[in-house]
Amino acid sequence: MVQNYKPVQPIWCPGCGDFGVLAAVKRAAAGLSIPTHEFVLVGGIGCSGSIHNFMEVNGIHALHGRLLAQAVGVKLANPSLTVVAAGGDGDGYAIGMGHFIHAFKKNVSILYIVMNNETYGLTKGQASPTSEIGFEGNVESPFMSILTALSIPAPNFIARAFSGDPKGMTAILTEALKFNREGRGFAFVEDLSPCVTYNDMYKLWREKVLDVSTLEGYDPTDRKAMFRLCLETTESGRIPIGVMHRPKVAGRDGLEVKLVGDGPGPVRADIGLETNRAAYQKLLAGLS
Ligand SMILES: Cc1ncc(C[n+]2csc(CCOP(=O)(O)OP(=O)(O)O)c2C)c(N)n1
Ligand code: SF4
Ligand SMILES: [Mg+2]
Repeated sequence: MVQNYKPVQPIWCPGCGDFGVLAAVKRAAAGLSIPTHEFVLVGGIGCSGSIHNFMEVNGIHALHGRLLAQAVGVKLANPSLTVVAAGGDGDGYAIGMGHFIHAFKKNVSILYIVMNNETYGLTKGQASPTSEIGFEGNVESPFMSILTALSIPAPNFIARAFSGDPKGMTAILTEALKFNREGRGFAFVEDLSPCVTYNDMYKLWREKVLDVSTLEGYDPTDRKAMFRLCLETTESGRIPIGVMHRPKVAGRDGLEVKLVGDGPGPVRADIGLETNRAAYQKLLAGLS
């Protein structure tokens, strides 16, 4: 059911890192002059997943861990839209993990923002797949999203931003959205977004983040080199941020380009009887 709502004030706790993401998404979209009616924001389930309620966009509140499936569906149905999926680390890396992995392989030109606060914020601070050992009794090693993303050979855009660096985040989201709008494929941006109520990492992350572009050997077109650089940075106790992968060749590799080309997509296609009589007859003949 489609309904019209005015954007409401965010329901997030004061100081939540998600405010930084909301501001950066707005700035990036405004900087690229993306018309509101062509912008679709699919939110996951969690504190982060309510982001679409706070912006003037076409918003969808997806099922938990299924936001990518819905965002991909929207883009394939109407490739002229700019489609962003945004949710939490629980949503994306626990229940949504299968969709997360396939999104890199499918390479549909949508942007996926994961607001990683290393906890299930909405359900009051349980351990998530990215939680540190010791957090709320967690004994498992934290999941490394950037290394996983770099390990899947596909022409994706991959980056990590930090809510404590709004300028850097806006620049990354702007590049990611441009990448999508040129039909180049899937863009994944993880944002380190502290949950000030259950897992306040602002101070620690501010000390630990390290812009990979300042490191020797930085070359985001070289997947192997970037995997090594990010792994070594992580093992040294720092958290790599910045652009981790941008394909060397600027091809239009998005799945929607391969499936639909420059056509209007199924939503806007003419499915009238007269235009398609021959195709429908062929279809019917195949059924008999
Ligand atoms: C199918 C299903 N399972 C479990 C839940 C309960 N639930 C709601 S939000 C959430 C996790 C939220 O964590 P995250 O995705 O990290 O978002 P955050 O609140 O931290 O932004 C869970 C498990 C649900 N809503 N639906
Ligand atoms: S509980 Fe945490 S993640 Fe949720 S709004 Fe509050 S600070 Fe943000
Ligand atoms: Mg979370």
